[in-house]
Amino acid sequence: MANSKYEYVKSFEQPDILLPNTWIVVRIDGRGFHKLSDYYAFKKPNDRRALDLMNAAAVEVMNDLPDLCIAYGISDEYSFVFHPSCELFERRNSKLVTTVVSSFTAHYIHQWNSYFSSTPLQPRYLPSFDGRAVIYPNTQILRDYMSWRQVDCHINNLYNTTFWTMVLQGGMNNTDAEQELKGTVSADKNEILFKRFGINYNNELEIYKKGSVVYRQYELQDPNPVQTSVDDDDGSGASSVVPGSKPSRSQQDKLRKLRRKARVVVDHVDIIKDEFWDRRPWILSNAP
Ligand code: DGT
Ligand code: MG
Ligand code: MG
Ligand code: MG
Ligand code: MG
Repeated sequence: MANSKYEYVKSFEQPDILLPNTWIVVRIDGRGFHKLSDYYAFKKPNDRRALDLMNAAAVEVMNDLPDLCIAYGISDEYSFVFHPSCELFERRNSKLVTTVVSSFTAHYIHQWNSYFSSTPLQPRYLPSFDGRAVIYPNTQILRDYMSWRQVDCHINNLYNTTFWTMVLQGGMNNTDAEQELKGTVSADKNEILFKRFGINYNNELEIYKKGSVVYRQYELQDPNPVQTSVDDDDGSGASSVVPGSKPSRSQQDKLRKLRRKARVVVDHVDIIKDEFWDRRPWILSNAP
Protein backbone atom coordinates (compact mmCIF):
# COMPACT_ATOMS: atom_id res chain seq x y z
CA MET A 1 0.00 0.00 0.00
CA ALA A 2 1.33 3.42 -0.93
CA ASN A 3 2.41 5.73 1.84
CA SER A 4 0.24 8.77 2.23
CA LYS A 5 0.89 11.98 4.06
CA TYR A 6 -1.76 10.85 6.52
CA GLU A 7 0.10 7.74 7.63
CA TYR A 8 1.80 9.54 10.49
CA VAL A 9 -1.48 9.33 12.45
CA LYS A 10 -0.68 5.67 13.07
CA SER A 11 2.03 6.73 15.51
CA PHE A 12 -0.70 7.91 17.89
CA GLU A 13 -1.78 4.31 18.53
CA GLN A 14 -0.35 3.12 21.82
CA PRO A 15 0.93 -0.40 22.41
CA ASP A 16 -1.03 -2.31 25.07
CA ILE A 17 0.66 -5.70 25.21
CA LEU A 18 -0.02 -7.58 28.46
CA LEU A 19 3.06 -8.84 30.33
CA PRO A 20 4.35 -12.18 29.03
CA ASN A 21 4.14 -15.39 31.10
CA THR A 22 1.25 -14.20 33.22
CA TRP A 23 -2.30 -15.46 33.57
CA ILE A 24 -4.79 -13.17 31.84
CA VAL A 25 -8.30 -12.89 33.23
CA VAL A 26 -10.87 -11.03 31.18
CA ARG A 27 -13.84 -10.27 33.41
CA ILE A 28 -17.04 -9.09 31.81
CA ASP A 29 -19.99 -7.67 33.74
CA GLY A 30 -23.54 -6.76 32.74
CA ARG A 31 -24.08 -3.05 32.45
CA GLY A 32 -26.87 -1.77 34.69
CA PHE A 33 -28.27 -5.25 35.31
CA HIS A 34 -29.92 -4.07 38.51
CA LYS A 35 -32.35 -2.09 36.35
CA LEU A 36 -32.34 -4.55 33.47
CA SER A 37 -33.28 -7.45 35.75
CA ASP A 38 -36.27 -5.42 36.98
CA TYR A 39 -37.24 -4.40 33.47
CA TYR A 40 -37.36 -8.01 32.24
CA ALA A 41 -38.78 -9.26 35.57
CA PHE A 42 -35.96 -11.61 36.56
CA LYS A 43 -37.05 -13.79 39.48
CA LYS A 44 -35.57 -12.90 42.87
CA PRO A 45 -33.10 -13.70 44.28
CA ASN A 46 -32.02 -15.96 41.39
CA ASP A 47 -33.49 -16.38 37.95
CA ARG A 48 -32.46 -19.74 36.57
CA ARG A 49 -33.16 -18.58 33.01
CA ALA A 50 -30.78 -15.63 33.41
CA LEU A 51 -27.98 -17.83 34.75
CA ASP A 52 -28.51 -20.49 32.07
CA LEU A 53 -28.34 -17.78 29.41
CA MET A 54 -25.09 -16.40 30.87
CA ASN A 55 -23.69 -19.96 30.86
CA ALA A 56 -24.81 -20.62 27.27
CA ALA A 57 -23.06 -17.45 26.12
CA ALA A 58 -19.91 -18.40 28.06
CA VAL A 59 -19.84 -21.86 26.43
CA GLU A 60 -19.97 -20.21 22.99
CA VAL A 61 -17.11 -17.85 23.93
CA MET A 62 -15.06 -20.91 24.93
CA ASN A 63 -15.93 -22.47 21.55
CA ASP A 64 -15.02 -19.25 19.72
CA LEU A 65 -11.70 -18.91 21.54
CA PRO A 66 -9.89 -22.24 21.99
CA ASP A 67 -7.09 -20.41 23.80
CA LEU A 68 -9.32 -20.05 26.88
CA CYS A 69 -8.58 -22.54 29.71
CA ILE A 70 -11.54 -22.02 31.99
CA ALA A 71 -14.28 -19.55 32.83
CA TYR A 72 -16.24 -18.85 35.99
CA GLY A 73 -19.56 -17.03 36.23
CA ILE A 74 -21.83 -15.59 38.91
CA SER A 75 -24.73 -13.16 38.69
CA ASP A 76 -24.14 -10.89 35.68
CA GLU A 77 -20.39 -11.46 35.48
CA TYR A 78 -18.01 -13.96 33.88
CA SER A 79 -14.24 -14.36 34.22
CA PHE A 80 -12.42 -15.87 31.23
CA VAL A 81 -8.92 -17.19 31.80
CA PHE A 82 -6.05 -17.32 29.28
CA HIS A 83 -2.94 -19.36 30.05
CA PRO A 84 0.45 -17.65 30.58
CA SER A 85 1.65 -19.21 27.31
CA CYS A 86 -1.25 -17.69 25.35
CA GLU A 87 -0.13 -15.62 22.37
CA LEU A 88 -3.55 -14.77 20.95
CA PHE A 89 -3.56 -11.29 19.34
CA GLU A 90 0.05 -10.92 20.54
CA ARG A 91 -1.53 -10.53 24.02
CA ARG A 92 -2.89 -7.11 23.09
CA ASN A 93 -5.12 -5.99 25.96
CA SER A 94 -7.79 -4.19 23.98
CA LYS A 95 -8.07 -6.90 21.31
CA LEU A 96 -8.51 -9.63 23.94
CA VAL A 97 -11.04 -7.69 26.01
CA THR A 98 -13.14 -6.39 23.14
CA THR A 99 -13.21 -9.79 21.43
CA VAL A 100 -14.38 -11.58 24.57
CA VAL A 101 -16.94 -8.93 25.49
CA SER A 102 -18.45 -8.60 22.02
CA SER A 103 -18.50 -12.35 21.42
CA PHE A 104 -20.24 -12.84 24.79
CA THR A 105 -22.76 -10.06 24.14
CA ALA A 106 -23.56 -11.35 20.65
CA HIS A 107 -24.29 -14.86 21.95
CA TYR A 108 -26.23 -13.54 24.95
CA ILE A 109 -28.54 -11.55 22.72
CA HIS A 110 -28.73 -14.25 20.06
CA GLN A 111 -29.88 -16.85 22.60
CA TRP A 112 -32.13 -14.60 24.69
CA ASN A 113 -35.35 -15.97 23.18
CA SER A 114 -34.43 -19.56 24.02
CA TYR A 115 -34.39 -18.68 27.71
CA PHE A 116 -36.86 -15.77 27.94
CA SER A 117 -39.43 -16.80 25.33
CA SER A 118 -42.24 -14.94 27.10
CA THR A 119 -40.24 -11.69 27.52
CA PRO A 120 -38.76 -10.69 24.17
CA LEU A 121 -35.87 -8.22 24.12
CA GLN A 122 -36.89 -4.60 23.57
CA PRO A 123 -34.61 -2.68 21.19
CA ARG A 124 -34.70 0.29 23.56
CA TYR A 125 -33.37 -1.88 26.39
CA LEU A 126 -30.67 -4.18 25.08
CA PRO A 127 -28.21 -5.94 27.40
CA SER A 128 -24.58 -4.85 27.14
CA PHE A 129 -21.43 -5.77 29.03
CA ASP A 130 -18.22 -4.07 30.08
CA GLY A 131 -14.89 -5.87 30.28
CA ARG A 132 -11.38 -5.56 31.65
CA ALA A 133 -8.21 -7.63 31.65
CA VAL A 134 -6.16 -8.27 34.76
CA ILE A 135 -2.90 -10.23 34.79
CA TYR A 136 -1.78 -12.53 37.60
CA PRO A 137 1.88 -13.49 37.94
CA ASN A 138 1.51 -17.08 39.15
CA THR A 139 -0.90 -19.98 39.48
CA GLN A 140 -1.44 -19.49 43.21
CA ILE A 141 -2.67 -15.94 42.68
CA LEU A 142 -4.87 -17.04 39.77
CA ARG A 143 -6.38 -19.70 42.06
CA ASP A 144 -6.89 -17.05 44.76
CA TYR A 145 -8.65 -14.86 42.19
CA MET A 146 -11.02 -17.72 41.32
CA SER A 147 -11.58 -18.44 45.03
CA TRP A 148 -12.35 -14.77 45.64
CA ARG A 149 -15.10 -14.85 43.03
CA GLN A 150 -16.57 -18.08 44.42
CA VAL A 151 -16.54 -16.76 48.00
CA ASP A 152 -18.31 -13.66 46.69
CA CYS A 153 -20.90 -15.90 45.07
CA HIS A 154 -21.55 -17.65 48.39
CA ILE A 155 -21.71 -14.45 50.46
CA ASN A 156 -24.03 -12.68 48.01
CA ASN A 157 -26.26 -15.69 47.52
CA LEU A 158 -26.71 -16.35 51.24
CA TYR A 159 -27.54 -12.68 51.77
CA ASN A 160 -29.91 -12.45 48.79
CA THR A 161 -31.63 -15.74 49.62
CA THR A 162 -32.24 -14.64 53.22
CA PHE A 163 -33.29 -11.11 52.27
CA TRP A 164 -35.78 -12.19 49.60
CA THR A 165 -37.19 -14.97 51.76
CA MET A 166 -37.86 -12.43 54.54
CA VAL A 167 -39.55 -10.13 52.03
CA LEU A 168 -41.41 -12.56 49.77
CA GLN A 169 -42.34 -15.25 52.31
CA GLY A 170 -42.10 -13.28 55.55
CA GLY A 171 -43.99 -10.25 54.28
CA MET A 172 -41.35 -7.81 55.56
CA ASN A 173 -40.66 -4.60 53.68
CA ASN A 174 -37.22 -4.13 52.08
CA THR A 175 -36.02 -1.59 54.64
CA ASP A 176 -36.88 -3.73 57.66
CA ALA A 177 -35.30 -6.84 56.15
CA GLU A 178 -32.15 -4.89 55.30
CA GLN A 179 -32.04 -3.41 58.80
CA GLU A 180 -32.36 -6.80 60.46
CA LEU A 181 -29.61 -8.31 58.30
CA LYS A 182 -27.16 -5.51 59.03
CA GLY A 183 -24.15 -6.89 60.91
CA THR A 184 -25.28 -10.52 60.76
CA VAL A 185 -22.80 -13.32 60.04
CA SER A 186 -23.44 -16.46 57.95
CA ALA A 187 -24.63 -18.48 60.94
CA ASP A 188 -27.29 -15.85 61.73
CA LYS A 189 -28.64 -15.94 58.18
CA ASN A 190 -28.68 -19.74 58.15
CA GLU A 191 -30.64 -19.64 61.39
CA ILE A 192 -33.19 -17.09 60.12
CA LEU A 193 -33.78 -19.26 57.07
CA PHE A 194 -34.10 -22.47 59.07
CA LYS A 195 -35.99 -21.36 62.19
CA ARG A 196 -38.39 -18.93 60.53
CA PHE A 197 -38.92 -20.49 57.14
CA GLY A 198 -37.83 -24.12 57.50
CA ILE A 199 -35.26 -23.62 54.74
CA ASN A 200 -31.96 -25.48 54.98
CA TYR A 201 -29.53 -23.33 52.97
CA ASN A 202 -27.45 -26.41 52.17
CA ASN A 203 -30.34 -27.73 50.09
CA GLU A 204 -30.37 -24.71 47.77
CA LEU A 205 -29.30 -25.44 44.19
CA GLU A 206 -25.55 -25.77 43.59
CA ILE A 207 -25.72 -23.34 40.65
CA TYR A 208 -26.83 -20.63 43.10
CA LYS A 209 -24.40 -21.53 45.89
CA LYS A 210 -21.30 -22.30 43.81
CA GLY A 211 -21.71 -20.35 40.58
CA SER A 212 -20.78 -21.89 37.21
CA VAL A 213 -17.45 -23.29 36.06
CA VAL A 214 -16.95 -23.78 32.33
CA TYR A 215 -14.06 -25.90 31.04
CA ARG A 216 -13.05 -28.41 28.39
CA GLN A 217 -13.63 -32.11 28.94
CA TYR A 218 -11.64 -34.47 26.74
CA GLU A 219 -13.21 -37.76 25.67
CA LEU A 220 -9.96 -39.66 25.83
CA GLN A 221 -7.69 -37.94 28.29
CA ASP A 222 -4.18 -38.50 26.94
CA PRO A 223 -1.96 -39.74 29.78
CA ASN A 224 1.06 -38.21 28.04
CA PRO A 225 -0.21 -34.87 26.90
CA VAL A 226 1.61 -32.40 24.66
CA GLN A 227 3.65 -30.26 27.00
CA THR A 228 4.25 -26.62 26.25
CA SER A 229 6.99 -26.74 28.86
CA VAL A 230 8.05 -28.83 31.79
CA ASP A 231 8.82 -26.52 34.67
CA ASP A 232 6.57 -26.10 37.66
CA ASP A 233 8.04 -23.12 39.44
CA ASP A 234 5.27 -22.54 41.94
CA GLY A 235 4.69 -26.14 42.93
CA SER A 236 1.09 -25.99 41.79
CA GLY A 237 1.40 -28.86 39.37
CA ALA A 238 0.83 -26.38 36.56
CA SER A 239 3.58 -25.78 34.07
CA SER A 240 4.32 -22.31 32.91
CA VAL A 241 6.43 -21.41 29.93
CA VAL A 242 10.21 -21.33 30.28
CA PRO A 243 11.09 -17.64 30.43
CA GLY A 244 11.74 -16.30 26.97
CA SER A 245 10.47 -19.41 25.17
CA LYS A 246 7.17 -19.48 23.35
CA PRO A 247 5.36 -22.58 22.17
CA SER A 248 6.09 -22.97 18.48
CA ARG A 249 3.41 -22.09 15.98
CA SER A 250 2.83 -25.74 15.13
CA GLN A 251 2.59 -26.61 18.82
CA GLN A 252 0.02 -23.85 19.25
CA ASP A 253 -1.97 -25.04 16.25
CA LYS A 254 -1.96 -28.59 17.57
CA LEU A 255 -3.23 -27.41 20.95
CA ARG A 256 -5.97 -25.35 19.32
CA LYS A 257 -7.12 -28.31 17.25
CA LEU A 258 -7.34 -30.57 20.30
CA ARG A 259 -9.17 -27.87 22.17
CA ARG A 260 -11.72 -27.31 19.42
CA LYS A 261 -12.58 -31.01 19.55
CA ALA A 262 -13.09 -31.01 23.32
CA ARG A 263 -16.55 -30.77 24.79
CA VAL A 264 -17.14 -27.61 26.80
CA VAL A 265 -18.99 -28.42 30.03
CA VAL A 266 -20.72 -26.35 32.71
CA ASP A 267 -20.28 -27.46 36.31
CA HIS A 268 -21.38 -26.08 39.69
CA VAL A 269 -18.65 -27.26 42.02
CA ASP A 270 -16.12 -26.06 44.57
CA ILE A 271 -13.06 -24.49 42.92
CA ILE A 272 -11.49 -23.25 46.15
CA LYS A 273 -10.16 -26.61 47.36
CA ASP A 274 -7.47 -28.49 45.41
CA GLU A 275 -9.69 -31.40 44.40
CA PHE A 276 -11.29 -29.75 41.35
CA TRP A 277 -7.87 -28.80 39.93
CA ASP A 278 -6.10 -32.05 40.90
CA ARG A 279 -8.71 -34.07 39.05
CA ARG A 280 -8.42 -31.92 35.94
CA PRO A 281 -4.71 -31.12 35.63
CA TRP A 282 -5.05 -30.15 31.96
CA ILE A 283 -6.90 -26.94 32.87
CA LEU A 284 -3.93 -25.24 34.52
CA SER A 285 -1.19 -27.05 32.64
CA ASN A 286 -2.66 -26.04 29.28
CA ALA A 287 -1.90 -29.49 27.93
CA PRO A 288 -4.82 -31.55 26.65
P1 DGT B 1 -22.87 -2.09 36.77
O1 DGT B 1 -22.29 -3.47 36.73
O2 DGT B 1 -21.99 -1.18 37.55
O3 DGT B 1 -23.22 -1.54 35.44
O4 DGT B 1 -24.27 -2.17 37.61
P2 DGT B 1 -25.21 -3.43 37.85
O5 DGT B 1 -26.57 -2.88 38.10
O6 DGT B 1 -25.08 -4.44 36.75
O7 DGT B 1 -24.66 -4.02 39.23
P3 DGT B 1 -23.79 -5.30 39.58
O8 DGT B 1 -23.11 -5.89 38.39
O9 DGT B 1 -22.92 -4.94 40.74
O10 DGT B 1 -24.87 -6.33 40.13
C1 DGT B 1 -25.61 -7.19 39.33
C2 DGT B 1 -27.09 -6.89 39.39
O11 DGT B 1 -27.76 -7.81 38.55
C3 DGT B 1 -27.69 -7.02 40.78
O12 DGT B 1 -28.37 -5.83 41.12
C4 DGT B 1 -28.70 -8.13 40.68
C5 DGT B 1 -28.89 -8.33 39.19
N1 DGT B 1 -29.03 -9.75 38.90
C6 DGT B 1 -28.09 -10.60 38.42
N2 DGT B 1 -28.58 -11.85 38.32
C7 DGT B 1 -29.87 -11.79 38.75
C8 DGT B 1 -30.91 -12.75 38.90
O13 DGT B 1 -30.77 -13.94 38.60
N3 DGT B 1 -32.10 -12.32 39.37
C9 DGT B 1 -32.31 -11.02 39.72
N4 DGT B 1 -33.49 -10.63 40.19
N5 DGT B 1 -31.35 -10.08 39.58
C10 DGT B 1 -30.15 -10.46 39.12
MG1 MG C 1 -20.11 -3.52 38.03
MG1 MG D 1 -23.30 -5.42 36.39
MG1 MG E 1 -22.02 -7.78 38.56
MG1 MG F 1 -9.68 -5.64 11.03
